[in-house]
Parts: sequence; C-alpha cells; structure tokens
Amino acid sequence: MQLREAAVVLGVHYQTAYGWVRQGVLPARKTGRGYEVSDDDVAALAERRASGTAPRPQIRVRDWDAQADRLHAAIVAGDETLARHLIARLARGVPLTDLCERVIAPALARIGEDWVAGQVSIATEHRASAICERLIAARAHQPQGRPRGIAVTATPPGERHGLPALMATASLREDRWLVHHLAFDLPVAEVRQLALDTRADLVVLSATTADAAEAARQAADEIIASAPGLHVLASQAGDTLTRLRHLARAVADGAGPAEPHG
Ligand code: B12
Repeated sequence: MQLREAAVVLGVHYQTAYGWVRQGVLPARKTGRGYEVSDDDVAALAERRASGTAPRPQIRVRDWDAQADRLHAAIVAGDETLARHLIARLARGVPLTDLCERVIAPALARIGEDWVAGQVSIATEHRASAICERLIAARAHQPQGRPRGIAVTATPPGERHGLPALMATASLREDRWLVHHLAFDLPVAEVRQLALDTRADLVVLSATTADAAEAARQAADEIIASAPGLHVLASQAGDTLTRLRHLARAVADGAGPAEPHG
C-alpha cells in the first residue's frame, strides 16, 4: 500500500509515518508515486503500537562524541548508575542501534586505547565492558509480533569479544528479527545445529580482531557447506550495525547473499 494509506491505517499524520520510514522503523520502497510499504510491515507496526512498544519520537543528538565521552568517563570510573542514567536518557529518543554504534562502541574503543597506553588496567577494562554488556542486554528485548525472520548470533571459535554479537542481537531485534543469542566462542557445529533446530534463516558471526574475522569466514564456509540454504553473515573490519541490518534485510527479502559475506 502507499504510505498515505498506511498513515490512515496506523492512525497517524502522514509526516509521522514518513518520519518512521526515514528512521527505518517502517520499511518502505521508493516508487515514482512516493513510498510503498508492505501490508505485513504495517500490520506488525500497528501491533507493536497496540502492545506499547511503539516507536518513540526521535531526538536529534548534536554531539555524539560528547555523549561517548561522558559514557567513557562513567564506565572507566566504574560508575554503573551514571552510565545507566546516561543511556536511559538517550534511549528515550534514540534507537538502540544508534546508541550501540555511536555512543557505546566509541566509548569502548577509547578504553582499548587507554589500555594500550597503560592508562587503565585489565580489571578496569573488564569492569567497563561488563557494564556495557548489562546496559545493552537490559534493552535488547525480543519484540512481539510476527518476526521479519529468525537469526542466530554468535562469535567464531576463539573470539571472546562478545559485545559485538550482543550489539548485533540488539540491532536485529530492534529490526523485528527473532534472535537466538549464543554469546561468544562457540564450536561451529553447535552454532550450525542450533540454527537448524530453530529453523533460522540467518547466522550472524561477529568478530573484532583480524584473526577472529578469518575464523568467522571459515566458520561461515563450513556452515554453508553442510547446511545449504542457511545464510551466514560474518563481520569484517569496519563493519557497522547499519550494514548488518541492510544485509540481513536482503536475506529476509529473499535477495540475500548466496555467498558468505566476509
Ligand atoms: C572489551 C574488550 C575486551 C574484553 C571483551 C569483553 C566482551 N564481553 O566483549 C576482553 C577483556 C575479553 C578482551 C580480550 C582481549 N582483547 Co580486547 N578489547 C576490548 C575493547 C576495549 C572493546 C571491544 C568492543 O566491544 N568494541 C566495540 C565493538 C562493538 O565495536 P566493533 O568491533 O567495531 O563492532 C561493530 C561491528 O562489528 C558491528 N557488528 C557486530 N556484529 C556484526 C556482524 C556483521 C555481519 C556485521 C556486518 C556487523 C557487525 O557492530 C559493532 C558496533 O558498531 C577493544 C577496543 C576496541 N577498539 O574495540 C579491545 C581490543 C579489541 N582487544 C584487543 C586485544 C589485543 C585483546 C586480547 C588479545 C588481550 C589479551 N592479551 O588477552 C584478548 C583477546 C581475547 C579473545 N580471544 O578474543 C585489541 C585487538 C587488537 C587487534 N586489532 O588485534 C583491542 C582493539 C584493544 C587494543 N586497542 O589493542 N577484550
């Protein structure tokens, strides 16, 4: 249906529906006549609105770096309450994917630099990343309603950086995927079997280091060889959650990469 009709169905002004399209809340296809949206997506959004998980008004953050700086200071100090308040305030108007990508990941990257420079201890780094894990996990709810598809998230063997996989889970759930989050460092056969058992459409393997990216690529090849039809996305350096969602949607729309991405 056209976006104008969708706005009527959803009981909102056209500009509101248009805003949701811009923010990725309501998937749409640009046509010569404007935007076209699927009946299923409109129904799913109507259901989310009815169940109280409706999209919030978005706020424009002027200075993401300053937000990341504040979070960095809080997690280095181990001040979980302050970190929780910072994230809670932003989460009122910022999608979780943006919070992960633009605030939490940069704060963590800075901790990595601090650690290399000998300015923070390993214990401080662990405390900071554990705080971030709890902040994200508390918001990474499984949405209600018909999912876009089923995904399994994990890291390849040997990769103990679990936060990117958690962020992938949060971001895909925000995009209406049903996600089985397996955390980190799993044998490939286990990931593959769970994906088959849950009839998953997609396996996402997150990696932080170059070695782990290579392990993810190998794992992807292994899974695809033994379970044809299962799509696997393996992250590589510089990947983003926005790209992940884009690739995952291509899988859900049936135009997914036949080859492992990586
Ligand atoms: C926290 C942390 C840890 C924690 C992890 C805890 C946890 N629960 O995750 C612990 C303490 C376990 C750890 C261990 C180690 N770490 Co460490 N760690 C970090 C740190 C500070 C943050 C990692 C993080 O979460 N980053 C934020 C992530 C989310 O950002 P990102 O990688 O860009 O991910 C994005 C994309 O991948 C995307 N995404 C996610 N999934 C997917 C999937 C697909 C398909 C796509 C498209 C996109 C996508 O989403 C993310 C957000 O944008 C980094 C510093 C840094 N620069 O990141 C060092 C860092 C990664 N660690 C490093 C090192 C060296 C190690 C150790 C080897 C240290 C040691 N000597 O023991 C071990 C390795 C352990 C192992 N075998 O894996 C180095 C790696 C250097 C390198 N390039 O190889 C870094 C860069 C620190 C540094 N500056 O040197 N670490």
